[in-house]
Amino acid sequence: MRLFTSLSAAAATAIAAPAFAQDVETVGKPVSGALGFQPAATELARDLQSLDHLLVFIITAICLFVIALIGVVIVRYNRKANPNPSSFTHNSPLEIAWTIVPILILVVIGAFSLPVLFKQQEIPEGDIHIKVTGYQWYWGYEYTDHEFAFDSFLLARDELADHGYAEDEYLLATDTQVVVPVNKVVVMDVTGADVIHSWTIPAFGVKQDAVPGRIAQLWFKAEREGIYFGQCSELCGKDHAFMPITVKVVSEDAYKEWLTGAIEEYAGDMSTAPGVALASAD
Ligand SMILES: [Cu+2]
Repeated sequence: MRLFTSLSAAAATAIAAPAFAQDVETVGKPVSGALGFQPAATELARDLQSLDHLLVFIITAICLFVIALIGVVIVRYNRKANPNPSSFTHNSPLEIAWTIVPILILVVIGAFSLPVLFKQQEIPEGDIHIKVTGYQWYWGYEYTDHEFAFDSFLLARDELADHGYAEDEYLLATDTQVVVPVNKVVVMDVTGADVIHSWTIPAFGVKQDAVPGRIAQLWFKAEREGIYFGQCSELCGKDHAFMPITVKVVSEDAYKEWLTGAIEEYAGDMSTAPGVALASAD
């Protein structure tokens, strides 16, 4: 009986646990001392990371080539090895080569870079629409399909554990999360209410300035469930460092469940709740 009581107490605790506790893995998070990118969770992030790798190869090759040329000049044309320097001032083939070769390199870089840029900037048809507004110093989110909105504030150090976050997630974790379903196209309208902010999730490969009076768009399709962190990326005043971003990518079912709860909690349009929408479609 006692076992049964403690089991049911444990179950009650589990049920009563806040809905925002982390039941998914933390994927997009900066790691102290690490180099390189966070794991790519979208096609956009994969594309821009491979573009970066390509650029690193090109940059390295150019640096090695220039260092080699300097080495040759140091060894072969120093005063001792070459006491009588030549005094020519023009060399047409050489000048044509050092003009054409960099142009070709830039064309190659452009050929790989522009498609990535266009993919980010050409906004596809969205499955989920969210309007995000930067405020001094927090973010506001509006799920425009369901007419509800909430704000998202930094969690203090002593609030992290209660919300299911690790201690080193201070300055990353927020009290509410942007919850989105996995493998769905999310289109965000980004704007600022006071000064310019910038909304980003590095693991999604998205970053967009939030400019007052303007609405810019970004999109992503997260391919992996998990918690992803970002931070305001445009210096926006005193508490710029204290307005992080938390996105939680969940399964379709978990999203529907969250959505129904959120519509209720934030007084959204109940007729657009997943259950209701399904019932009326039948
Ligand atoms: Cu900022």
